[in-house]
Amino acid sequence: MKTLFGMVTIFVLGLCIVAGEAANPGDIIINEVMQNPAAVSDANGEWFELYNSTSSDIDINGWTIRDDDVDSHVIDNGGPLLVPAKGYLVLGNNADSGTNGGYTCDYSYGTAWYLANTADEIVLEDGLKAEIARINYDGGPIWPDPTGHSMGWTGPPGSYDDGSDWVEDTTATYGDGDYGTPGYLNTDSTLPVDLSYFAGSFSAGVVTLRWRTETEINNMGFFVWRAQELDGEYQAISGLIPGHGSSLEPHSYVYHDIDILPDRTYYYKLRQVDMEGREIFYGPISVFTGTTRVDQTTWGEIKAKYR
Ligand SMILES: [Ca+2]
Ligand SMILES: [Ca+2]
Ligand SMILES: [Ca+2]
Ligand SMILES: [Ca+2]
Repeated sequence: MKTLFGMVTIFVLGLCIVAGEAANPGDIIINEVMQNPAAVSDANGEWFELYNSTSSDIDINGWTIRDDDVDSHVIDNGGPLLVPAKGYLVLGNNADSGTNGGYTCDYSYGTAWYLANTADEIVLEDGLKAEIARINYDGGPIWPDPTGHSMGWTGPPGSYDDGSDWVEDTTATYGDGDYGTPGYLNTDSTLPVDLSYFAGSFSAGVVTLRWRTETEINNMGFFVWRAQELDGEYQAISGLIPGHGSSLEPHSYVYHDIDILPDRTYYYKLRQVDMEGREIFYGPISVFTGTTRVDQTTWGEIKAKYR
């Protein structure tokens, strides 16, 4: 029975929405847009990023990107173009990272498709011409109107086309110096939780992990992952530790790990999952299960890597 369950699980995880099959609005999100690069010309450096909110890879080969005017392009990758489950894909007008501002372009739609610097639309239709994703940015009244900075969606789920939920990236630079996160998580503003503390201690045969959030947005909760080497294989050791959904109040969490051996160093990460299935890992921190205290990594040290 266990084997059967395992096979079923593998089968389900292996599912992929292929071109021509129906997808649902919200499965793919238009997550970030660089409509007005500054480090390179617009003709060389426009791009936008898709995010797959589902647990299955989605093949967008044969899908259409268009606006409400003249831009229209059928994606022809010569084969599957997968947006990975819970992952990103970047489309741009120039796949040459030597001249496009220095990002990795997963698919180039070519130079006959434009992102206006004022108002424009990005519409994504699946192989059945059903509209899966859309944004209508306005060039200023409500949406950001950046130059040399991308604008990124910050949630909550369902607000994909709400300009007040899009913010200019002022944190992360790429390639030649423009701001944006093509191909990976949008910057701070999108972090679903503001984690202010994460530390572990050992006492009386128990490792105690404590962490604290200052704010939470659509936080379903946390899983504790552990490895026995810093770069080792991390595995979940807890069930879901429920979060507080959306909250502007601080919240403290604690988890006790009793499945430990003495005189070992254990490495812990927090896997935070939001209501839409997005996930972020925090850590690792280390805890030594010996009688003498040794150096332990603190959240303050590792947080510096994220900010
Ligand atoms: Ca432009
Ligand atoms: Ca420009
Ligand atoms: Ca356009
Ligand atoms: Ca991004």
